[in-house]
Amino acid sequence: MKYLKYEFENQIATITINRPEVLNALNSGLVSELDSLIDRVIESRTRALVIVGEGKNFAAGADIVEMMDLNPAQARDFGFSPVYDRIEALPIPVFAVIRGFALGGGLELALACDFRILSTDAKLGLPEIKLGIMPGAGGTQRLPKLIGLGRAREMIFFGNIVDAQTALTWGLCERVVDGDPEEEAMSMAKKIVEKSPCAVEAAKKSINYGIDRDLASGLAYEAVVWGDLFSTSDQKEGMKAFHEKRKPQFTGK
Ligand code: CO8
Repeated sequence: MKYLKYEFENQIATITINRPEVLNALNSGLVSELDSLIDRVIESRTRALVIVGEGKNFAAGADIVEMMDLNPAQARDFGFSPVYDRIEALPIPVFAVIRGFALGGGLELALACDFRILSTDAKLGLPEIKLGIMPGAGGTQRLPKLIGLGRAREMIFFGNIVDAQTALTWGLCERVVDGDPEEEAMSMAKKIVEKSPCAVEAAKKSINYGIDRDLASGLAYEAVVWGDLFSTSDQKEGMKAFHEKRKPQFTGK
């Protein structure tokens, strides 16, 4: 890997964006490496994924130098969205650990994750408008769903950068950490790893399905997924352990 680092420990994978000399700007080579690492995450039966930036920043957006001379067809093919969609659809929780800047395609990557854990110096924004373009990797779609239309319009039309406390107030992140946000994400990931992977996957699927649909369709899907969990050993173990007043030992089966 030229642009990313990959580690795997205690069933938790960590992907580090490693271009600190350009504030971890995302180029097409990096995104294609990310695509390969997602295969690895799936094959290695990882239970949680943490995505972090090397050095002081998460990622200051897509690589502007690489995009400068693209024509419309090439710009469409630049294609970060298919990889971000794969991250969103992973059957495990995904954490974005954000120190410093998460801008443009960097913030859009974080939006495809389940959790955004920020350091107090985090700065989040979609500044594409200042470059004569708009967010093109989910920003106009995922951001309004997360923080509401008005605030999303404000971020996208003005290209303003918001600080960590504002992000927390707006629901753009889940936690702001005084100390090390990566430690916080790891500690959250470890707690989820103890849970039933079947139940976590089912819950994630159900949330992701419902977010884009009407309530009745979402509820119908939830009922099916909920029922299916009763075919797992984890459900039997979870309820038996409760009854026997002990900690459950989930196997993911
Ligand atoms: N692309 C390329 N290089 C970058 C980028 C970037 N996004 N961001 C920073 N760099 C480089 C700088 O050019 C500089 O390089 P050098 O040392 O060779 O001059 C180095 O990183 C350090 O940056 P600065 O000196 O600018 O650092 P500052 O602390 O002064 O400023 C900022 C930090 C404010 C973050 C500033 O670097 C900046 O404004 N960066 C650009 C932010 C931006 O506009 N991001 C959005 C990009 S567009 C985008 O993400 C579209 C996504 C859609 C993709 C989907 C396609 C389908």
